[in-house]
Amino acid sequence: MTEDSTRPQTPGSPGSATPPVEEPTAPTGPLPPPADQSGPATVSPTGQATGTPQEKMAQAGSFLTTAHGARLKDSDHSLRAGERGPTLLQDHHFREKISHFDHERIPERVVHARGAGAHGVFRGYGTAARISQAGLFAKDQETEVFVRFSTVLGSRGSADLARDTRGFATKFYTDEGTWDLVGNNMPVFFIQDAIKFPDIIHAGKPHPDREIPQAQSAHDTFWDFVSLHTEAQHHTIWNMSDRGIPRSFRMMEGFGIHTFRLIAADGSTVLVKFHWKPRLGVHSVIWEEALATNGADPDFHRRDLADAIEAGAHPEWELGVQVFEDTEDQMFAGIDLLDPTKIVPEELVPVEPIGRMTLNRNPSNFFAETEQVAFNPNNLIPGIDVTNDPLLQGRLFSYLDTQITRLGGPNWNQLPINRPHAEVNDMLRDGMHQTAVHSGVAPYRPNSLDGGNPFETPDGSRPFIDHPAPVPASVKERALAATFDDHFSQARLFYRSLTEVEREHTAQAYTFELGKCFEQNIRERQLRNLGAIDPALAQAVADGLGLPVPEPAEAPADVEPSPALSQLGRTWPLDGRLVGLVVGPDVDGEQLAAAIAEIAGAGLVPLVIAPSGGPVAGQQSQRTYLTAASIDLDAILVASAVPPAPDAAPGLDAKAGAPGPETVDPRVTKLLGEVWRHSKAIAAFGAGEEVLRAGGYLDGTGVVTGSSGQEAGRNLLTLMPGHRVWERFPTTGRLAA
Ligand code: HDD
Repeated sequence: MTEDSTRPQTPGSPGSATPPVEEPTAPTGPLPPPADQSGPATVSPTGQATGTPQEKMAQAGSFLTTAHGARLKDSDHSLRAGERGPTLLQDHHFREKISHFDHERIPERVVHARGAGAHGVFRGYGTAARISQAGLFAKDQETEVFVRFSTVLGSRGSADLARDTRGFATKFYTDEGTWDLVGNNMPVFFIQDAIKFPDIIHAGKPHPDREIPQAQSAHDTFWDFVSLHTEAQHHTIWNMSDRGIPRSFRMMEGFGIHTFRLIAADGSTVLVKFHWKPRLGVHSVIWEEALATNGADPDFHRRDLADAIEAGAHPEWELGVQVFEDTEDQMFAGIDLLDPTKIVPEELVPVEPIGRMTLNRNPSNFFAETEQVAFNPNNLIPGIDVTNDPLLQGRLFSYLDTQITRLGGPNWNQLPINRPHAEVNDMLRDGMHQTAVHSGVAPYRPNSLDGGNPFETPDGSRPFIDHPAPVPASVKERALAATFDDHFSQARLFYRSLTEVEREHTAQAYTFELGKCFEQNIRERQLRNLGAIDPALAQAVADGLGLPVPEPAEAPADVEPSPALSQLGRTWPLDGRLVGLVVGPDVDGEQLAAAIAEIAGAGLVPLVIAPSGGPVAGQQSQRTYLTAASIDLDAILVASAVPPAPDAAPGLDAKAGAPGPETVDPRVTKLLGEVWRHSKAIAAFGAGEEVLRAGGYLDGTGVVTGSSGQEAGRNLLTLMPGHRVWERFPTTGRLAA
């Protein structure tokens, strides 16, 4: 079996033991042939052999048919006027096949086009019962969910590791109707009023003349808009921080962003902000990894999610709420709760857990599920209602509207992935792609012909009621309250809450992005804005751009940092993390097996990296020296000497021409250099220690050894819960204070 670079494989995978797949042939026996459509054996990331279950196959029977069910004898040749003649218009099968193909694509989402989805369940803790009557929050109530993660700016086929916000949209199929929580991995938004949405998106999308750059914010129109439109500065600094390049969808927080209103059974109300907290913690890649990954494995996030679920490492998030009193002014500690560019620090109002979501099943058809799923913030259930946040109010129009173009008509709710699990009894009729066969003659009310059905729901039967919130006495005008005017203090709050390493990354991201802008006045304007966020940040970016620091847009505010905004300083579970074991020809099979057992036993995925594919010391090689890359690994363990192999000739993309230890294969030298630079944990045992010594790594920070494979594996695991060896990142000291 050749190495399959599309999925990680682990020891014990069938490898060469997989029986050869029979070539398809025309049936020779009596017809019909057996309807056995199980696919060839495939290998899951944990090495389990998985057949393709019957229901996953597209076709249900033995014989190919037309769309109207007539069996076909030949689908390989068009009907022609003789074997050298023209094709006949009469060829129904040809026209049907080509015409259907011609219409296979639907418009991609105008934003969030690139995404990946998964099924799962949400289980309530019962802790929200005092604030919301919604049944899904009740203790141990299980609700099916479908989640779609996405990038915002890129097209459907763009790369996963773009610097961007990530969508985090959850559909809860509750028995009281579907609730959609359509959030992002950042708690604030670029704009305060939905009427600006086309502006920010037009600015972020590729330039309209050349349609470049794809899936990037590093260009003039984006920075033109956000530098002029200063309310975007808070969201923009989140994008420039490591949050803009997540390690995995499984390791992102999610936020409902807007303030919502919850209504309890007694009619009392509170205001809340929703938070998803990932069990695995919040982690990011670094920019060099993102750039390399987008070239080497543009499907990195999509694959990571599907592989983890297939391997049984089911991602989990806890849903929590920050709860606020539903006061008339809807303010908290000077923060307007209706302003979606503001957070309320968790130190002021802690996040109270109310349930847990587990994603446990991959979609079986990307188009039918992940592409056709349609989220809609209007999908609310009794106990959950909206507020007057002007961004949310506009979204209530846009999502319903967009599906009519994207999904081809008003009946998109009838698509299997969008169908509510609650009983539907509406009076919506007909329209494009109507699949329901409605009975009755009176889809109107009141009626007497269908016995008056359907009836309006009386209070005791849990109707959805738009909460009768008072409307502030005012005049009709195009305006926002003065409490929306502060555009910089929370961008500063975020920046001041980061550790020095995170600040350095953020400064580098601004420098990179503005360095890709051609217009000098845009760079200078943004530097003025950075000055209002933090003078040292503005100085660092200006130095990188080779520009003087202009006067700040305003004096930086006094802020109290919120440590919860930093990604560092905590430890997290290691489920599904990838550890590369570098082996040479003389690796000790027993020691290697012990190291693998130690790593796999802790719930991580060991990947053997050998000079070539095939079996090595009783294990299956999953990567070769040529195909292994730091971006594919969370840590590395060198298990033996790795002398240069005959095929490690110059011309490889190893350190071509650069000096390296002559005793070590140059491809491994290159790999170790990347792993070191990306601040990932490194371990070795036996002759592997010599490999590290030769590269000068042995006494480095975040490098451990062990007297056996098992001990080296165990020691390596102690370095990983903090995600990276943060001390190894070079810092300049200029952003420390
Ligand atoms: Fe939006 C899609 C999240 C503001 C208009 N949005 C979309 C998706 C997510 C978000 C996660 C992808 C859903 C999926 O996977 O199918 N959007 C947000 C958040 C916002 C936000 C967190 C602010 C807090 N969006 C927003 C505004 C508007 C839109 C203000 C328009 C006025 N969003 C759309 C849309 C999309 C969409 C055009 C494209 C595809 C779709 O809706 O179904 O209607």
